[in-house]
Amino acid sequence: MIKHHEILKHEVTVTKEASFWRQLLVSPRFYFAFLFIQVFILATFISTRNFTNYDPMLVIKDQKVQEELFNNTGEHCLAWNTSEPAPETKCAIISPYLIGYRKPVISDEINWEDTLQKYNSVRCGGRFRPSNCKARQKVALLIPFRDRYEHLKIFIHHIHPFLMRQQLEYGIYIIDLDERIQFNRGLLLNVAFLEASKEFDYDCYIFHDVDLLPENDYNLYRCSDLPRHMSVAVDKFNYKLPYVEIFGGVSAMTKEQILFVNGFSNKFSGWGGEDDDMYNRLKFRHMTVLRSMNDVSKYTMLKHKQSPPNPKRFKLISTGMKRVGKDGVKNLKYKVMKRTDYPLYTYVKITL
Ligand code: NGS
Repeated sequence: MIKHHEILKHEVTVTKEASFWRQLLVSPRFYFAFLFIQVFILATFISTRNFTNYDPMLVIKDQKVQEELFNNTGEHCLAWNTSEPAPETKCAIISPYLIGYRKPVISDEINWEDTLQKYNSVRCGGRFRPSNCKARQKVALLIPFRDRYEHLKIFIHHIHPFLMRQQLEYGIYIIDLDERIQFNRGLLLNVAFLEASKEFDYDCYIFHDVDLLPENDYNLYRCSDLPRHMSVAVDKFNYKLPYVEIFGGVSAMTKEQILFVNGFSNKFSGWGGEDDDMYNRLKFRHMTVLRSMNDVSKYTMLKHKQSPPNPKRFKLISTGMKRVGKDGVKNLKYKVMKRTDYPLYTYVKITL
């Protein structure tokens, strides 16, 4: 027989449990925790998702393109002769050859032989200077590279006529890293800057991702008194700036500006954060970042698989300002494994 006090004890327990659930359901903390978990799951999903249009055949295509691009080692291109006198007359501020907005045609059917033929006014190593006027700036295009041969082909095909129409004097540098070492965009851009400066005293250095194609040639590839962020409106982000501090994709700095902040940090291995750290370096040195209007700074991003983000990037960003003086372009040691002047670009592969 159940005793009276045992029934009471049972009722008290039931009431306690009910009140626990009632309290939980009315507690704002519960809803915050619930919301936090949902945001966390969503963020994890977004950060790991691939591009929907990613083509799994790309790896196989890439191997074929690699052979195509790197077979022609530049015996047939015209060497660059720095002593050749440049025309005296300065080129117009706005080149008369500009055509404005034109959505890039992305085709993997580009015939490389035709491309080489078509751009035969480009000198060995991907160097060019207008024949009828003196360019307003000498520009080095610095491209950190790993494995994206298909992209490189499309990019090179697109960028030469774009830069020529702007009447620039320029050189294109593709900087690759020993595959045993994890990709490091900041470090490769530092190397690219050093390697390009050894050759010429460029007025402007443009840090350029290989997967970004400018859509409007009024987006002038030049430097200003302050650093410039150029890839303001990328199709991937619906042609909107994703966040104000972004400095990735395409950006332009002079030698003085680069040296003033000691270039990029060399510590960001893997994807993400090195550009945010650069933004902090610029801010630290009281430099404002300039941007052009959205409609001229439009870019098409070539589809690719999202690289795994570096889990340490936020920690590195938060401690970055302590390292500016000792972690950058002035404190970088590397060895050149290969350097070749291909007809349409200079290729440099390094190891550490
Ligand atoms: C941010 C990254 C940046 C990167 C930007 C755009 O989240 O390095 O996305 O990347 N910052 C961090 O991860 C801290 S994009 O989608 O264009 O490749 O540049």
